[in-house]
Amino acid sequence: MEDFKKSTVYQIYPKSFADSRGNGTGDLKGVISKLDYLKELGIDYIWMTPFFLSPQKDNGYDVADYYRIDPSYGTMEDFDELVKEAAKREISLMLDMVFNHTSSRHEWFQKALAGDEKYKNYYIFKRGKGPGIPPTNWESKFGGNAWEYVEALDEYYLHLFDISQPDLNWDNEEVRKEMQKVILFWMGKGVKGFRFDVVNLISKEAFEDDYEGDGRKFYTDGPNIHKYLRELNEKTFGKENGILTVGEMSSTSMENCYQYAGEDGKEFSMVFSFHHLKVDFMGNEKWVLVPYDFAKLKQILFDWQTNMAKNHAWNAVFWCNHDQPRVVSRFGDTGKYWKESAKMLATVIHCLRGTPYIYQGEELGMTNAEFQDISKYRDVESLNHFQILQEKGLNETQAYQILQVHSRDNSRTPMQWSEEDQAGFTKGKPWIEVNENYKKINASQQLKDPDSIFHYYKKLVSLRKEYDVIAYGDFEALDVKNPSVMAYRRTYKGETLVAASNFYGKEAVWNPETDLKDHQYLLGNYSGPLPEKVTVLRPYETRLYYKGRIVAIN
Ligand code: TEU
Repeated sequence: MEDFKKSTVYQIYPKSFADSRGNGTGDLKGVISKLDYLKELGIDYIWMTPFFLSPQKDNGYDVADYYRIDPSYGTMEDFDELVKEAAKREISLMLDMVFNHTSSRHEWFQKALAGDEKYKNYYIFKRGKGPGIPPTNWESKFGGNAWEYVEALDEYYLHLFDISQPDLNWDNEEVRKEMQKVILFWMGKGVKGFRFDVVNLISKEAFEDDYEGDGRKFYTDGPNIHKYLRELNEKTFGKENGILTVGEMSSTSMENCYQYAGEDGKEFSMVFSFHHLKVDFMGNEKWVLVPYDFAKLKQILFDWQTNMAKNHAWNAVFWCNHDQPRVVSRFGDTGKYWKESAKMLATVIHCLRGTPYIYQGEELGMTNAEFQDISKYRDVESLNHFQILQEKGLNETQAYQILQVHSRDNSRTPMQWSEEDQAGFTKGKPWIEVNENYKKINASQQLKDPDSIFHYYKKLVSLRKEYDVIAYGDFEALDVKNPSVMAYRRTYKGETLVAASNFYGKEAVWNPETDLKDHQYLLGNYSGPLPEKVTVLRPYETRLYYKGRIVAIN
């Protein structure tokens, strides 16, 4: 049985984690200084978002050199020390491979712009359809057309993300070899895992206008995708045992994920999919205000749980990352039931079948920043869409309301370490403002409080190690039609775990579809006596019941 099924991954956005130098941006030495904190939480892997040389137009997802550390994060010596210090604490490093595109400052792209055919063929250059008309009508994920005109070449290049992020041409074998080299280099440095950024977009099918959508059908899960991923696997991480890999799959289909994350290990260990996090969109449109759809959330999560298992594939399970708003603001309550709802949401994720990911600050119940002033926003996507929304006719107030809910900056504010100035993140001026609530929500306080959200996460991380049923069990949905409760059962070799969670601020009744008399109450988010009826859940209450081996309950 693969060990990683008992593991939990912790995501660090280094720019906002800990600043050791006082210049306002986090760095590698900052991460080293917090390893004991992570050890205390009990996590096994750290996924670091990119810290490679980069002009930082998209906070490092625009890589100018895959082999160098951006000086704002430190040096290669710092990185080596981080790997060593983490290993001492039995924590492995997982790096972020941004292989769909490079930065426009990358040497390859600079050579391409200078007309060097070899490097032009590293990217996707095409002639326009006519004067001023781009090759296709595809839209960039960050707004506007996805093609940028280069006058000197009289050609356009494709950028599915920002103008400064030209897409690589994976149909060119030389590009694929370059990428293999990058992975082998970092494996040589003792890295034990990789996350692959938007990797299901690398195989483009055809360059045609999309009359029904924004172009994604021509490049999502494209024709050669499995071939390219298998090749990457065989030539690099597949050669060494125990390298953990996760592919970030943008707008993917579940059928493709059976292969991406198949237990045969030919592609990746697991996938991130995002359908469950689009339940507060309108179709694919993120920049709108609609209440989230609980029934849909449940249905999507449950479908993925059931079908991935049936097809022998493994999920990454998560609510949060650096692109998503804070979950307690999104599906929980930031007021009266802040603590209960944060713990409830944690329980749902950590008891599912799959590898759980915690995004920095989630374990403290950090909330959305909700900035009210455009000068406080930093994210290129938010800045672009603030303009686009107003061009569409919304007034400034309406545009802010949408940003406050959906902006990626909501989760990028500095980690809240303590009650000190700037939440103890920096001695200088932070690159993005600290959330105002840091005196109420911070690590130093939660470490002292056994009832804190931090300690609850710690418990969940250790339960996965302790109970095989959490790591390996089958999944079964319970009380599916319940309008406010998410309930499921996991079973494994005579062990059973039942989880029930109320997503609303009102008491709810649920149907366990199981006789819970012979189950033990294992964990929950309320202290004191349980309700008389097992079928009653208090506001945002979550409860775990266990049957199997005898356990000591504390
Ligand atoms: O994100 C992929 C992606 O398409 C989305 O998460 C996107 O940011 C959002 O849905 C737009 O509404 C990855 C990285 O995680 C992200 O930080 C990068 O900006 C992006 O790729 C480009 O590298």
